Amino acid sequence: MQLPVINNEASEAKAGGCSAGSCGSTDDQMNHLPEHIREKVFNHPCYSEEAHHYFARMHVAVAPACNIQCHYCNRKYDCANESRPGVVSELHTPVQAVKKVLAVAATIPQMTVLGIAGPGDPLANPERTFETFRMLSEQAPDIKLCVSTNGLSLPEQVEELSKYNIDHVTITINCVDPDVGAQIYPWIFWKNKRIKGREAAEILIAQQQKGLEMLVAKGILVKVNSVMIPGVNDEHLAEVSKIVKAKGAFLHNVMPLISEAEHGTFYGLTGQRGPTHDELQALQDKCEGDMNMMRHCRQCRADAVGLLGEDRGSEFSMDKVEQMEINYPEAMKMRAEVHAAINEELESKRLAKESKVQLVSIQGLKKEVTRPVLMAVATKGGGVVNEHFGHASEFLIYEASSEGVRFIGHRKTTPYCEGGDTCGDGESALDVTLRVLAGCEAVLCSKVGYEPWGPLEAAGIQPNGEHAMEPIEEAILKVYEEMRAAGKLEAKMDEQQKVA
Ligand code: CLF
Ligand code: SF4
Repeated sequence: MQLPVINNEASEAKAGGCSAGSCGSTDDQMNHLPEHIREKVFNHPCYSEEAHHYFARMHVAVAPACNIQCHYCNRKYDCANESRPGVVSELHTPVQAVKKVLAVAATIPQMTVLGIAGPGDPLANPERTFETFRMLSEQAPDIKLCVSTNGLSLPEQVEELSKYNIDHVTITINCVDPDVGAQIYPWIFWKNKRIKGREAAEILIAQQQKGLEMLVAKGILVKVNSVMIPGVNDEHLAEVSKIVKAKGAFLHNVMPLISEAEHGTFYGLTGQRGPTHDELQALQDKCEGDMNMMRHCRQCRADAVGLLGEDRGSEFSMDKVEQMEINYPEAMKMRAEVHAAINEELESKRLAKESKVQLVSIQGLKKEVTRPVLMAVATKGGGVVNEHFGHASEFLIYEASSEGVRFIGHRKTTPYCEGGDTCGDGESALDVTLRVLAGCEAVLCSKVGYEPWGPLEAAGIQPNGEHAMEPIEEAILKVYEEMRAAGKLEAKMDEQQKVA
């Protein structure tokens, strides 16, 4: 069947063909997973990098309270453990939340996962959180349920969580050393008392680790989020990664600290900086040796709706939802057809990739080792190059090398066409994008205008609109090959080839 589009600019968003030729990406890790785990992650946009091009998630903001204080959080805003500060969610009752979920699921069939991630800590609001999960597990059994927590009250809630077939739990673990923790958490609220400093961190860490072990023992997939805070826990997070992997965590998501003075957080007000793109990538690479890393997190808000990176929340405000008539059993049939069509497409993509790998090994091609190149891609979903340069509010960053293509992360920007002359500190929207794309040597998009062309080239970033609607990794490989043919990649002799 024809896939329904996931956003309004329909004609360009349908998923493209197959045969993306990547290697070393999380897709490959996916292919090696046991069947029962693959079943849990193949359509979860956070647990599978591949899935995030096709499947959407939504959050409902039903959990206002929190039982700890993080130095990167201001309670006016959403829980910064899974969202970016600076946006405030509209709070819903469980009944409202369920109505909204059914409305979104009927309208966006690619929405496969409902997460509760704030605006406070979901498990510090157990009645509201579990009432929402209970109703949804009855009324919408085709939706995966997901929750994110700071972990303080996790061990006491694991039993309840397992009642609603919750297969995915995220714990934010920023440290396993209380001395580091004391620099991140000023206090926790524990057994009706406020506890401060090192003792607070010690209790929190013990609860997080215990909760992690209990979830793993129950076969629930655990993702660990860590906020990278330069000078505080950056040196320590590789150790955290090792420990949580040893305990059975499935995925580690190292997120950058976001701290601006205007957010009013402790770190924002004291000038604590977040990491640079390079620092974040270096740490993710360091941790990757030990476990699967998530690199596509968008630090989305507690009421986010849509593909990761897009926000369709305004289409589903409560007043609009109240006017929608939803026949969910009918919607479920349509959703099942859409999911089957996406799966078929993903399967053909995998088969094409496998046959390409076989072809290369049959031909026994000698590999010329060339230097890695970073490229930026403008996309609005479907795994294809399908966004105009000027409309992109973020770029996906890939590294191409003679080893293949690997996904590195995303970088947000101000859309060039919407930014006006200047924004922020007098920087133009184009200046922002040029700064954000630093280090990239090409930007692939469906179209790019005449005006930004020159400044991009002058900054060493080759604009490229020639691969519109092509699968991303395939397009990147073509551009890389063009660069190689043009002598832009200084070839290095592979050590093995030298020996041979
Ligand atoms: Fe939401 Fe989190 Fe579940 Fe995903 S988000 S509760 S695991 S459904 Fe995903 Fe958003 Fe990153 Fe969270 S991109 S902030 S990791
Ligand atoms: Fe804020 Fe979330 Fe930390 Fe609570 S757990 S203080 S809501 S970031």
